[in-house]
Amino acid sequence: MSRFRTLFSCGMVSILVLTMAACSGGAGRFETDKDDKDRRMEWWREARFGLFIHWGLYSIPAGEWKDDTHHAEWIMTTAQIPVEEYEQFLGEFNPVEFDADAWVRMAKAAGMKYIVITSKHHDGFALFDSEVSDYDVMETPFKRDIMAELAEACRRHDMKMCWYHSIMDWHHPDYLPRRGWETRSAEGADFDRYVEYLRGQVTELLTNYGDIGIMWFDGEWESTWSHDYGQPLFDLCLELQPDVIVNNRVDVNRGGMEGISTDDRSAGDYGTPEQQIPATGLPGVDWETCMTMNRYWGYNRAETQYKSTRELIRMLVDIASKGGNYLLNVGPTPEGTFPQESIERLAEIGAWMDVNGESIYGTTASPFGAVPWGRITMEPQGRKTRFYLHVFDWPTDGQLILPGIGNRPGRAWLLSDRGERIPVERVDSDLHLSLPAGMPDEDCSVVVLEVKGEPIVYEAPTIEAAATILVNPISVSLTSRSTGLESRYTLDGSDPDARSTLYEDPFTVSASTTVKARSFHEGVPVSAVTEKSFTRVEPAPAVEVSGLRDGLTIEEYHGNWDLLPDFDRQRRVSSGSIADVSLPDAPDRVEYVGYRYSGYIGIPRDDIYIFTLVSDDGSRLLIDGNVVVDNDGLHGSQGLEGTVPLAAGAHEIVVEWFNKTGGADLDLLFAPAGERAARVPASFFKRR
Ligand code: H79
Repeated sequence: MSRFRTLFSCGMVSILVLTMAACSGGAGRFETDKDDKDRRMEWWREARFGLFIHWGLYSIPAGEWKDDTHHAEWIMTTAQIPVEEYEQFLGEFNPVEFDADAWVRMAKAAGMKYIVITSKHHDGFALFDSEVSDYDVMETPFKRDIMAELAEACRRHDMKMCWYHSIMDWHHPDYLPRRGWETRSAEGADFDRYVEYLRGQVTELLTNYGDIGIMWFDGEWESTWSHDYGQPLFDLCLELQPDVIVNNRVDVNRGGMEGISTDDRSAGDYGTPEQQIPATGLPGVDWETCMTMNRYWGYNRAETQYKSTRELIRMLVDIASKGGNYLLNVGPTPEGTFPQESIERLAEIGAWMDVNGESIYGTTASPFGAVPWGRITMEPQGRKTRFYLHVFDWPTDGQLILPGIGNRPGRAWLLSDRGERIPVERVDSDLHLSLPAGMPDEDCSVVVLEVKGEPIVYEAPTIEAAATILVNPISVSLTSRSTGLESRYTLDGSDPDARSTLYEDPFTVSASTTVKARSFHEGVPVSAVTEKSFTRVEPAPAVEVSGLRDGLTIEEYHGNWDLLPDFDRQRRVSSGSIADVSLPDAPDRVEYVGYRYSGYIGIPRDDIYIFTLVSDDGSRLLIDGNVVVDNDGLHGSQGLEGTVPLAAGAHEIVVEWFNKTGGADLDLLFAPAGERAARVPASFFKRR
């Protein structure tokens, strides 16, 4: 499991939970120079679609080891193959059918603009001629610098060549930590020497192969890697190639598989969601979803479960409609060819892109939220805006409704039939497009709609407050992504009209109230009504206690759990006291261990309190016997919130925590609703 740097944990945790979308994809020395980043990112933001290639020694066993066929590029670890045994694949790597031009042509024909290939994956094997290593392609029977051939082919076909390079390395003797099951000794290993080796390979990759589009790092999550290695590695890349783009996995704090950096001091140019698409766009954040075509990154000979071309096209469209890039993976065979299923899908996506590519390249997220029939991208065209309406579900009555738009409509046409005009009609705040019968492309048909000016999208305001229960007056604000609209609201349960209060600044609610809000354009209501109810509650009374001592009681338990056990039924290993809710300083073990903290928390005043419990692995917070935060389960460092009304004085508190394997952490933050969360200070805790 991942770790969370306690260095950053105060405050940053609440950012992770509350305002993740507002965090940038990473900062560092070069990102503070926003213009420089914008310049470097220009081609990438236009490109939208790239090919990921996972190829290496693991392609030879092709996912199979001792009758288990569910391995892939992780086979060295998932099948627990010792280094000397895995090295035997060197003698078998001979992909005689490899043809760099053919690969690049397939990517190009699919509509992809860049290729990211594994120059080295976690197994440590380099697919290029590396002077600093003899664990490379030149030591195989093939003896050809595959990366040089690909880089040249990319140059011939106007394709950006990019490297995936793993920080984690299961082969290099200086890399740490060792796998738990390994017999290799770690004695004499020197991680700094490994980092020099890594930087040596990165230098080769950014010196010997011409202009490189992206350095795509991965395997950064083990405890040995840190910002103090990540930032210099990012800087090295830009020194060697001032135009190169570096993904956020060069540094720590990438935010799990969601991939968006949780600390804007982290180096890296863009976020990297893996095998998932964010639910909404992330305004101001560059991101790229990487995804497999089947269940594996590396070649798996037994695999039959491929995504359909339709799914892949719709994912590309979904991602583009949210402002992201799509990096779609192929795992080539040991012979050096793409699997037939991948070849077919690339060709079919390419056929769609030939007709519809302009709806993807250079477009941005549209200000419309999700529409029921598909997705929307957009592109400014001088004083007009072009919307690309991606239709997944063709309307049976032929009427495609674009809801809540204020612009005067211009022309509309299908990308598959540019000669035929589509009639557009305004009906109240919506536009109705009369589509021809029969969906031109069942995978996704694209209608272009031109409108005058910048988009005026009628979205209902969002009502925001720190909590929906209150003890003291609570601040309420209305936000809207729509430009050119005003928000009006009521507090008496009626639907807002043109005479209702105009929203200008946050207001307070101090009793049980329903807030209703609506968007208006020049005095005319144009959106649905949104509402949020606030309930005034009595804070839970404090308990009468006296003669308390500082700190909390802590009990230690040992066990192999996937969820929090019932500690009352476990054998207690020891018990003692601790200053606050954090892991003991010098524990005798950090794996297969659980703690229960108990005592009292002193609450300063009657109010609503929001607690954030951060842990790796699972944890739970109880106050006065009630569960306030349940953060149970096996996971990397993750913060969850809970809200509770509390009266001033002492309240019983229990925090339960466990860790199975890997990184471990625990942190408890709190604040009255509306204030910035901070770690609960030790002076707030008492015990009997
Ligand atoms: O190269 C492909 C995979 O082999 C590699 N990334 C893609 C592009 C990959 N490595 N590991 N994984 C995928 C899954 C690992 C997930 C976890 Fe974690 C590592 C869970 C906990 C530690 C991700 C990183 C979530 C928290 C930190």
